[in-house]
Amino acid sequence: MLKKVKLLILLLFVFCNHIFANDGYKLWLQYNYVNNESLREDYLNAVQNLLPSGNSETINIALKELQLGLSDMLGTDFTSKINKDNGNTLIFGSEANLGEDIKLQLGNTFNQINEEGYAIKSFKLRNRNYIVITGKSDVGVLYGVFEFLRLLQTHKPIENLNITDSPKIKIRTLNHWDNLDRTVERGYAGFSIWDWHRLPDYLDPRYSDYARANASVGINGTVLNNVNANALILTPQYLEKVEALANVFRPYGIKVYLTARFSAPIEIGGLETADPLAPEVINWWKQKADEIYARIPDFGGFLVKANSEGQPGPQNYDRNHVDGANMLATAVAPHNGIVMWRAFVYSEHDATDRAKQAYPEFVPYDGQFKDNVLIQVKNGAIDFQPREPFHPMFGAMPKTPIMMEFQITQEYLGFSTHSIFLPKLFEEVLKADTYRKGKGSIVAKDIDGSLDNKRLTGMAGVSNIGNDINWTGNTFLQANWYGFGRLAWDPYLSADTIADEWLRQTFTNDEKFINPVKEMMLDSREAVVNYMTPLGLHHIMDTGHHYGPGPWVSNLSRPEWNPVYYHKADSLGIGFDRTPTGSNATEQYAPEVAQVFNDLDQISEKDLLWFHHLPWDYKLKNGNTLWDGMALKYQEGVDQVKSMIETWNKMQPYVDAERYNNIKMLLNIQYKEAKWWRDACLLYFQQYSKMPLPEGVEKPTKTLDYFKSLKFPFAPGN
Ligand code: BDP
Repeated sequence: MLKKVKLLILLLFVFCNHIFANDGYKLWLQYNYVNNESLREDYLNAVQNLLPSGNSETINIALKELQLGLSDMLGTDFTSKINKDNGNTLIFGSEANLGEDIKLQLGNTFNQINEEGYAIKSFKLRNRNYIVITGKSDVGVLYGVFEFLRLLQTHKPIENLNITDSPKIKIRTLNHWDNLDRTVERGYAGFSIWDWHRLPDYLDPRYSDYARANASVGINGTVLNNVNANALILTPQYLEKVEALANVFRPYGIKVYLTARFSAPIEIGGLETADPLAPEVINWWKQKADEIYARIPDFGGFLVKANSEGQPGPQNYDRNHVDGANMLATAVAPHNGIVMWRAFVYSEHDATDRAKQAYPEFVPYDGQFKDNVLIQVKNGAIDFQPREPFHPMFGAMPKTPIMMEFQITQEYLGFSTHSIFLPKLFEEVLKADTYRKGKGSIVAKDIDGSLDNKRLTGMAGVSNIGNDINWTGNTFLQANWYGFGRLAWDPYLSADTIADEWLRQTFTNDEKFINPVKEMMLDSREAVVNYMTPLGLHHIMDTGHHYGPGPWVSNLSRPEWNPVYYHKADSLGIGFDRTPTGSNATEQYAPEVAQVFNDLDQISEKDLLWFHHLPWDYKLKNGNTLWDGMALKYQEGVDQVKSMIETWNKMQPYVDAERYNNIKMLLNIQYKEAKWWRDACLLYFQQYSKMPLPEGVEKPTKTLDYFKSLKFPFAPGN
């Protein structure tokens, strides 16, 4: 009888996992029932009792998470299995709250972790088995709890645990490009999750769910508002709302930051100037900082976009970035705040190659920024393209903290309808070798500070989150939020590991699902490069909204906003010459790197047209002409999406219907759009190459004029 009941329960669980609707809201924290019986028995045996040490809000959150995760995964109610004096016990609490007998078992563990790190250790004491999850802070313990749950979610053994881990990067933030009217710049998953109108009194449960998801991957900061900033966020009316959010996030170890509009002293302060050297301006920001910190004692600091794309900045007053950043840094320094000053600058008054413009505005000033300033640099020198060579500023400012800015939202990668696994892109940049201190000076080492012994370190990701029920519009793209967090914690993790973890937590541990879908994820980034911008092409998206191809666009007022500026296709060839015969952007890299980029024999063909203008009949390494090779790449991208669809279609037995269909329908859109990209770009470039499409490339079914006529006045995110 008992056996039958058990079987029934088991079947019910399996049934629930697969058939019942799953809207994806729970992200990777699904806590699926562990259907491997012997593993489940092991887990149940290892954790018979939960023993929290300490009674902070954070420890309470950790307890709730363990109870939820264990109950769901092991099919037993864990809410009563707490504080018992028998059975194998899981203790969790920070160093200060552990008993001496327990600490004795841990030896020198605490020397191996930093403030936010954790340890998970097994030991036997007085005939009982213990697992202890600890850290120097309660937030460290929470991170450890999430890691422990991840072990179970991914069906790892938990005997003899001996794990220590710490984040390698200090500031791990999401940047929300969210406006106060709840539109999201470059957002493709609905409106902003910040409901400013109903704050501060109405605390949407989504706020704590957001914090919990972030904490589970180690994200410890959030910049709430758009870099194209509105000064109103700094008024008392809004600061009260910001304070309410900060109070929700605090126990999850998440600090709140705001963008600072440089002209705020004029706009909301009634001053006549925002000159960073004017005493009244200095004083205004100091008082503003004091006001913010009186409300939010652990406020993180400011993120600033200055003198970029029309945003005001110190240059409006003939001052430079150092003057601007240091003035704000001085205001927040007494409160331990920081300033993240963006290096995304280029000017319509500067005729030099846009890719070269940030470097001279910052690199010569190395050593002059105050020590609570980080320079936040996009991964590449142009703008979040499907592929860009790493930004030449990485490794070039040994005395200045350089913070990585990745874009998780897919402004240039097909919006949220294209299923692209971005950790592949992030990994490529982090592993790129700057050669600033000889071979092995990879970007990750500048970002984690190890290259030049930097104390302050950071990584930011422009969020892909909106108020869609599944947060990211496309279930698949939850992996990019997850992956960003994991890489901000450890920039040396591989995309493969991240994909594996995410799939197991989000869907199932069944290898028949994991293997093909992981492969599909890992190939997805190269697919988008192929069907949009192969061989080093870039920024040929339609302008403004950046939706779909627009290589023909040439009529915008600023030259560098036109795709023709970037591909430079003409009857002789295609590509942007950034070698010494052209813009010489390569001179901004270490000589070893510049030499490779300059030399056609050494450069990777993936970056070819980023750095070289080449004739249409240029011979690629495989013997094809450039034209044929390019056309075949476009086709390859389309074929890759087709095979992603074939893979996904076979996965129906492993996924609940709702998430299965969400991804399936979006893949079909992606396939259509990949063909659109291929056809539009090839027809356009063919006007110049005057060469036929090679065998193997499908003939376009529409004309170039048709593609040019397409208009999208209401494309999202613009
Ligand atoms: C570009 C976006 C624009 C952003 C800008 C930035 O098109 O919406 O404001 O970057 O990063 O990619 O400041």
